[in-house]
Amino acid sequence: LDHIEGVEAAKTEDFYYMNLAIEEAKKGLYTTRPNPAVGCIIVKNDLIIGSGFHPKAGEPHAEVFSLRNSTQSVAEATAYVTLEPCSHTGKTPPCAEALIQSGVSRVVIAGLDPNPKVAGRGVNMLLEAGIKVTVGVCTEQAEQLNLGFLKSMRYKMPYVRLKIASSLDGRTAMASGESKWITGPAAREDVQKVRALSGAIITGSQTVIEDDPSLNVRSTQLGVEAEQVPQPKVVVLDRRKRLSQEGTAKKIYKVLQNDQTLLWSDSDLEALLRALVVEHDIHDVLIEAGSRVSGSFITAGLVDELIVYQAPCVLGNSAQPMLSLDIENLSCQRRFQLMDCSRVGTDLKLVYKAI
Ligand code: AOF
Ligand code: ZN
Repeated sequence: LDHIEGVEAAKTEDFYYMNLAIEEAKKGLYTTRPNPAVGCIIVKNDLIIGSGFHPKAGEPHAEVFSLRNSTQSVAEATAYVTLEPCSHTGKTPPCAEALIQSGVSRVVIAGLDPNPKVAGRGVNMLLEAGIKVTVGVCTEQAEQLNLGFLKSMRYKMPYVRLKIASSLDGRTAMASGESKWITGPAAREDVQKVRALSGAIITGSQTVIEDDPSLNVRSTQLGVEAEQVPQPKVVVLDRRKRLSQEGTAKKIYKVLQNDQTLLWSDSDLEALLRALVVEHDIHDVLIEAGSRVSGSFITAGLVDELIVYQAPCVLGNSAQPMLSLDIENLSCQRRFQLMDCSRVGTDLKLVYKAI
């Protein structure tokens, strides 16, 4: 915030209202891609007079919905927004301008928008119009909603989640490749949420040939209509060009016919991730693959988050390991930080961040 002069300190009640704005933002979590999930609350004389969220790219932003549905005049009110109001004309006009025109006297913002088209300009527009501005209220909680958007705006790399279904003894499939099913239905339903957050799902040709997975979002339990959720792009790693060979072509016909599918035969995984951001506007990537592909993403240090569904079973020595990679000695081990641990039906869900 060094480059922005004139922002004011937070007040005690700001944290309460910002939390409500974050709850609003969550309503758009599965539908706004590639846009961020943003919420807004309008408060006047300790009364919430308006609320809104950004539901879908192309539709109005959170600020506009909350100004529109306010039950009183918003003159002299305070707006709580979970992301800096935009200053640019994209698919919709700038929200900073809408707030200025509305007559609100104060705007409280969880964090700046790292989109280079905004990046502090929204705050400056508000300040220049004489509006009081506070930045940095519940920043971390707000950022949790948009890990992919924020990372790709800042670094031009997507936020990468790696999902693994494993047994108690760290196995993910039998030697034959058979893996249906290790985890229970509740865990598989939970995966639908992670898929719905993702602009792309990466898998390997082996998984496509062996499992013929759908890799789509089809849940009715996301709290939004299934048709409202944009389907993730399916990226198949096919270095040996096995999917273009005749014998396998029939089985994966469905996959190849889909223009949402991308076959990637280059071995440069970092280049793939960068291309997904730069060429396809994808910010969140989910890897759902076998132990080799998963292992190579870990080896390359490209995974931000590991999601392990651990089933209460033992598959034995001949089964495949959950990750296949070479590590020479203990000092080369890969470590993760345990972020969350919960029970999902019969299974355990473990969420780790790369450190
Ligand atoms: C806001 N409020 O609710 C959201 C914002 O193409 P557009 O017009 O939809 O603009 C998309 C960009 O606007 C997006 O990349 C991000 O920088 C910002 N998102 N801004 O003021 C909102 N969703
Ligand atoms: Zn906006």
